[in-house]
Formats: sequence, C-alpha cells, structure tokens
Amino acid sequence: MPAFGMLATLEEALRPSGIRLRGVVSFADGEGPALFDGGGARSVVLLGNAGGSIWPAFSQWRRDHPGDDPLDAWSKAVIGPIAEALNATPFYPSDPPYMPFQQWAMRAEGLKASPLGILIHPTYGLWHGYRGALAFAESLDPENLNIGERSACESCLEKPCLSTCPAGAISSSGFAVGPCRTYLATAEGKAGCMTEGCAARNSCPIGTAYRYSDAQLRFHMEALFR
Ligand code: B12
Repeated sequence: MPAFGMLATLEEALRPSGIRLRGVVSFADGEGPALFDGGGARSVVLLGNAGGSIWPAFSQWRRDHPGDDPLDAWSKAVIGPIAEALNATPFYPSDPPYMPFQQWAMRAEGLKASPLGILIHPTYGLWHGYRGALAFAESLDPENLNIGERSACESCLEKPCLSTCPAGAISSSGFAVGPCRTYLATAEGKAGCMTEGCAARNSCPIGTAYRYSDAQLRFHMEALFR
C-alpha cells in the first residue's frame, strides 16, 4: 500500500480510540529497531494522545476490563490488532527493553525536552504522551508533522516549572522521582499533586487548553506513585 494510503488507513482505524498519529521516523539501513521477522525497521509511526483525546474511549473500556496497568492493556488491545492487519511490528512505551520513544518523538515532530524532562509540544504543551509505535520494513514518506526547531520553553522567561514543585524534586539538572514520591505520600501531597496533578506540570503556560481532566490527572499521578 502506498505510504499515504497506509497512514490514512491507520488514522481512520485509530479514530474511535482518540489515539493520534504523532509523527514518522525514517531510519537508515541497520539503524531502526528489529521487526518481528528479524529484519530492521526503516520507519516507525508514533501513536499517542493529544490532551485528553484518549480519555473517553479508555475510561469506557476500563469499566468492562478491570485489571492492572489498564492504560497499557487498553493500548495493546487497540493497537495490537491494527499492527497485525498492517503487517507492522508494535512497540509499547512501558515494555522493557524501553524503546527510545522520546528520541523518536524529537526526530518525528522536532519536539524538545522541557526542563521537566518530558517533551514540550508547541500546541499541546506538556499534555501529550505516547501509547505505542508501529515499525515497518518500508520507508514511509511522512506527512510533514515536524513542527520545527524552536522549543516553546525558549520564549518562556519565568520557567515556573522549575520553582513550583513543593517537593523540590525538579531542578535544572532534571527530575528526582524519590523526593516526589515521598511528598506524594504526605497529607499535603495527597491533597495537592495527587488530587490536582503535578504542580510543576500544571504551572506550564503552554497548551493549557489541552490540560488533562482532573480524573485523568489523578489516574497518572496514582500510576507515578506506585
Ligand atoms: C522509566 C520512565 C519513567 C521513570 C523514570 C524517568 C526518568 N527520568 O528516568 C519515572 C517513573 C520516574 C517516570 C515518570 C514520569 N514519566 Co516517564 N517514562 C519512563 C519510560 C517508560 C522509559 C524512559 C527510558 O528509560 N527510556 C529509554 C531511553 C533509551 O529512551 P530515550 O527516548 O532515548 O530517552 C531519552 C529521554 O528520556 C531523555 N531525557 C530523559 N530525561 C531527561 C531530562 C532532561 C532534562 C532532558 C533534556 C532529556 C531527558 O534522554 C534520554 C536519552 O536520550 C518512558 C517511555 C519510553 N519508552 O521512553 C516514559 C515517559 C518518558 N514518561 C512519560 C511521562 C509523561 C512521565 C510522567 C509525567 C508521568 C506521570 N504520571 O506524571 C512522570 C514525570 C517524569 C519527569 N518529570 O521526568 C512520557 C513522556 C511524554 C512526553 N511528553 O515526553 C513517556 C514517553 C511515556 C509515555 N507513554 O508517553 N517515567
């Protein structure tokens, strides 16, 4: 199938889930991850959420499928059959060995790391993530999803993300999960970040229209706490 037709088919198949195409990475010979048949991938299509796009479909599925790691299980239930139909090799962000999703996203969309470590998108801000990736033996001629070289953080002079963490877990050298988790276990942490979402992520002025709902924020914070 020509690349354009394949991407359109993929987008259509994913539409009910709220999972979006989040860019395409092309690899030189021998550079890409291994495919299920042992060959090397020439391209990877990243799949993920923009703001709360996946929350309605995921929440509904979860009601009928209790179990551990529900977001990973749902992602596999949605993406797995599509991968099979397209003869693609699926990769999931939480499956070890960890695939370099953030490096791929930097290449695919030109995204940059925020001071928090998570990638900032000029439209969605910090409110986006990855649910999987499909690897292909063919090189795909991607639609131009690359948003350019500048980081949205460059024009943010105050950088509230660096000073708002009540646990002091964020500094210019990155994020320290230990102090974050210790704080989340306190009464203050439970009433604050656990209920309203990470204070540093919430303080970012970019993409605020895409901020996750309170229910989705709580879900991610509980996952981080575990
Ligand atoms: C392990 C892991 C964690 C661990 C440790 C994170 C760490 N900093 O080491 C813990 C549990 C702490 C964690 C927490 C969170 N994580 Co996390 N995590 C991962 C996971 C599963 C693997 C990371 C990894 O080791 N990759 C392997 C290397 C080889 O991949 P890579 O792309 O080359 O990694 C590069 C980047 O990570 C980058 N990098 C990492 N930290 C920093 C910091 C700075 C300052 C810079 C410049 C670059 C940078 O450098 C790496 C080498 O090039 C990824 C999924 C994945 N497969 O990438 C999610 C992932 C990175 N996490 C993600 C998120 C959203 C979070 C949380 C916000 C979740 C939450 N519930 O709140 C928190 C906060 C993290 C924070 N502030 O840094 C998202 C990021 C999406 C985005 N927009 O970028 C990912 C991609 C998962 C997803 N499904 O989308 N995470």
